[in-house]
Amino acid sequence: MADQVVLLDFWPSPFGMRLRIALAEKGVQYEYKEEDLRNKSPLLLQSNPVHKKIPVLIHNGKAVSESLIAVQYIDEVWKDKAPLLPSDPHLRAHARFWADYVDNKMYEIGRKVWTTKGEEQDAAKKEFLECISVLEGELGDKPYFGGKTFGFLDVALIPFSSWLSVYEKFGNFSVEAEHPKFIAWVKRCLEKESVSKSIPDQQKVYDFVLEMRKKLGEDPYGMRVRIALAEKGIQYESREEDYLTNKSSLLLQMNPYIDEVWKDKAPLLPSDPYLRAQAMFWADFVDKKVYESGKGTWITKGEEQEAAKREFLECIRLLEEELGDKPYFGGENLGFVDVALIPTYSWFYVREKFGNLSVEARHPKFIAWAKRCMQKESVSKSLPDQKRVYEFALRFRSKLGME
Ligand SMILES: N[C@@H](CCC(=O)N[C@@H](CS)C(=O)NCC(=O)O)C(=O)O
Repeated sequence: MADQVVLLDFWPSPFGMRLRIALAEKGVQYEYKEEDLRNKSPLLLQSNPVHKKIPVLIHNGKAVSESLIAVQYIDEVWKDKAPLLPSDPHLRAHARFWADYVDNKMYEIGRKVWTTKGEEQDAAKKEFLECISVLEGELGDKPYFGGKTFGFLDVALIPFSSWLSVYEKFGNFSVEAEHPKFIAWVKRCLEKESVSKSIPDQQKVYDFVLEMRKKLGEDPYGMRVRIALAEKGIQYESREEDYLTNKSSLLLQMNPYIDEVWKDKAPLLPSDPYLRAQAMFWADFVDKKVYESGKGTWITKGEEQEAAKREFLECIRLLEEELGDKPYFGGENLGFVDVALIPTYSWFYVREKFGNLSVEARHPKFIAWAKRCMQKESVSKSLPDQKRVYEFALRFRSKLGME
């Protein structure tokens, strides 16, 4: 019976790429199944119930998870062609040691290069280049880490070359300038069809990361989650990848999940059922009306823009009415509607500038509310600077050909 091989994967994953390369090296035919990590397939959940992560190799119905383990499995099962691990036990251990270094050191630091800023980023950049230098030392004068032929460590490491643009552009540095020998190795590997056909173009990965960051950074839904978590005093690690998981897509909706789970601190929704419904109503109004008309103020022109401006200001008027004389929509404390609405404030500069309007002139009470919210650290630390959002909007408009 012919082997049945299925690969559960997600195209930008360097871990998945390892399996694609190993299977190509061995000439194994397989069925590629792309996973939506925000909506994982039952097959993935059932095949990797512990981590629920890709890649998973399913060979004749049996699942193997964790990329380095799966690559070793592939090497052992299809042993007649293109051996990846050396037969000598010490050299095997040596190759595994370096693959472990890639996962536990280089990958983690590389992630910091594009997910952090300031001093943390500078330190990560330095450490990342040190890792490359250490790896270059290990490569020595060999064409591949595996020696004369492409081996286990080459398979483990080369997928990260498709992320080089991400590291370099976000970190503003050049690996080639500092480590030309490493880049020569990358180019040598890319000459192999098993590699070039298995890994995506650097630009494509970079565009994917840009898109993901935009969603996280400027996305009002992401900001709401950050505020709500900060209000509750919950420590969290801001991992861009988490955007891809089930957990965070659940949090991305303006649902009361956070409030219900961490209910002991800073309640956001009132306990009275009617007041809860009211708060839900206004949060829904924010989503359906404020964001939509707000977008129209800077993304459209002419009459359409004028109509959007009128609608947007009418929304603010209605909200001001609802606020009344309370300091917050939630009453004395920041509540559900406040959390839902305040992220829109980081877009005010965009709206006022492109829409040529001043909210403060017409609705000073609303602006006073926004400023009151901004005095709270949970809010100010969760919202991006208005000018940064403006720069994003400028780029967006020029992409649309509006500038
Ligand atoms: N150590 C794992 C890492 C796999 C991994 O991090 N996979 C990510 C995609 S790059 C994933 O499936 N994330 C989904 C999640 O965390 O829910 C391996 O080598 O296979």
